[in-house]
Amino acid sequence: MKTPTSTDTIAAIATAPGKGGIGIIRISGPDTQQIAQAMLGSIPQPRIAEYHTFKDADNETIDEGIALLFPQPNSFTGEDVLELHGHGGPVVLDSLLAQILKQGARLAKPGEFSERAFLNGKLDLAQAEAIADLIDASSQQAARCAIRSLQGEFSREIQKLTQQVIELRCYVEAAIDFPEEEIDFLSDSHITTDLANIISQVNNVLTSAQQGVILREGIHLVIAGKPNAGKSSLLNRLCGRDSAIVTNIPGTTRDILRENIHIDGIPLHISDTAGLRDDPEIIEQEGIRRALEEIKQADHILYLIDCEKAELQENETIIHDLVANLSENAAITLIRNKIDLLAESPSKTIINNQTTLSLSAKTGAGIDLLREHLKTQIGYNTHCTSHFSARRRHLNALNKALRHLSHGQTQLQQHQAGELLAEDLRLCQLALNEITGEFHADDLLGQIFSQFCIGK
Ligand SMILES: Nc1nc2c(ncn2[C@@H]2O[C@H](COP(=O)(O)OP(=O)(O)OP(=O)(O)O)[C@@H](O)[C@H]2O)c(=O)[nH]1
Ligand SMILES: [Mg+2]
Repeated sequence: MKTPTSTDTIAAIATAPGKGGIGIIRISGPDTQQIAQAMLGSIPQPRIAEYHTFKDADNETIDEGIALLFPQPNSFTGEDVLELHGHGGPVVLDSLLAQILKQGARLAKPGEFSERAFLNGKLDLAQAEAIADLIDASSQQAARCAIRSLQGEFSREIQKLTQQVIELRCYVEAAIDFPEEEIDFLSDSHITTDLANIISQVNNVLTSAQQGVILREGIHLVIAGKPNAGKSSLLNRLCGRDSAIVTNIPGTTRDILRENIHIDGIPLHISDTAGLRDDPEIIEQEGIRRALEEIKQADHILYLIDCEKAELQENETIIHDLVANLSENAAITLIRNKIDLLAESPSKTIINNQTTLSLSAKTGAGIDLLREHLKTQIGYNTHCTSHFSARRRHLNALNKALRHLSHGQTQLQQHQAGELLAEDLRLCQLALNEITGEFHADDLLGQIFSQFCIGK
């Protein structure tokens, strides 16, 4: 535990905006006890819920409720923290906050409480990020992953890896420093085995972290196709309500319609778009322009075809053009819609790596097939249980660590270069440290904590 170093005291409303039974204001920093004395008339006993009236400078009562004092270092931030639990009305909470600011505190910046907790060694960076992920979780699965990360599961994995890298580094560096010991790098199986072992473990953590990122971010799915193919019907079917207007007039949808749904806890951000055709009138033209823009941003496209019209050939050209404009990792699934009209059963075929699903948006036949297909496309593995929440920043750091390990392995195998391996191990350790925040670029904290809400 580090000694808190902040010289200023921060305050913010910690509960969500709006009306509620109770509203909590959190204060942290060196002037906390002084503010408690001024507003409560006494300093509450540590960690005991005390009933108080909250008063302004003229001794007028603003509110009454519970005051809780957590003296440093046993608090969320590691500093003196006071919580005032008053009534949850925006006006009364604002007056209370204004009074606290008059007493010398300043308004906390977004994420500043968590940032102080990190700087004072109460949490590492991955845990601090997990707080935001827990609060923002859009499904139970995502929340469970975030709480695992908050409890340090992810950080422990990273620390275990770091420890192994450090041990190997020590061994390699000792061998370089004492050449008379004559360790032959290539024939010393200890180094080769340990290195291969670490690489395999980083790969495992990376796979788990990828699942965490999927659960946190989900994917952006765009429904595209010709007018009247049934795109809006499919959107409605997937989100379980009449979100989009459906008619038998081609060109019904113009604006992009966005819905968020979950499949087994994975967030899907779905966009329904205007039908693509060659000779649209002016409003539809704009709709098509927007549709194409949306397609460019997609992770996955469902391209719908009216199976009764057998336009596959023609659609294939459109798809070919679409693929050319897609972002690097985007994929297309072809959907033959309206199979009820041909009395066909739902099916899935894969020809030349292209998946085609036959279904009916109208009757719902084949929708389960689509959901399963999307789950595998996203790369989510339901059998892998030990997920923790993770972010792209963590994936980048893990990939960087892997690159250094592989590079070190090559140096060892091809050149028996112990010095170069040692340097790669050092860089790998730095990359792993970026995740927990033991090592970080100056602007990283700003980037991370500014995405939090005020009061966190
Ligand atoms: N029989 C049958 N009709 C369908 C099916 N899906 C959609 N339709 C009908 O096809 C027509 C067009 O459906 P929409 O969902 O509006 O099609 P769209 O692709 O959004 O059309 P635009 O917005 O004009 O591009 C409507 O009359 C729907 O009821 C299906 O699976 N089976
Ligand atoms: Mg439509």
